[in-house]
Amino acid sequence: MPKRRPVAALAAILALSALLTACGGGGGSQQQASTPAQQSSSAQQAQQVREITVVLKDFAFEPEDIVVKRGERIRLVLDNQGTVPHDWHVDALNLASPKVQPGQTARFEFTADQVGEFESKCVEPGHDVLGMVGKLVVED
Ligand SMILES: [Cu+2]
Repeated sequence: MPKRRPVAALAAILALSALLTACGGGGGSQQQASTPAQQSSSAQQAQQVREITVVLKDFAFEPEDIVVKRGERIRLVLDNQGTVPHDWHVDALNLASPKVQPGQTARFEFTADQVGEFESKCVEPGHDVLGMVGKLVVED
């Protein structure tokens, strides 16, 4: 008798090529129409630096108040005509100039991005109490 090899029955696994057509229904992504960029003179204005001189005295700022525009680049020129070190801080906006020694001039650049009136002061001990305070006014 011829040997018969048992034919292994191949279990046919019918892979259902499931046409899982993912119903791409869903919500179409909404694309917002982008506003065309304005390339006006305001762009040029933003790149300019305006210099403002503040004289530091024992114990006062001159002028006391500084008025700037929001977003405007400002370079403060701090001229210490006093006999002790002074500085210029606006805590509400995290502005802090370097300390300026008597007879020295320091430059301090900043851009205020918040509209309002903010107290400025010299943070050397006791100077604010003696009158070394002022205002930074930021206009829109
Ligand atoms: Cu001072």
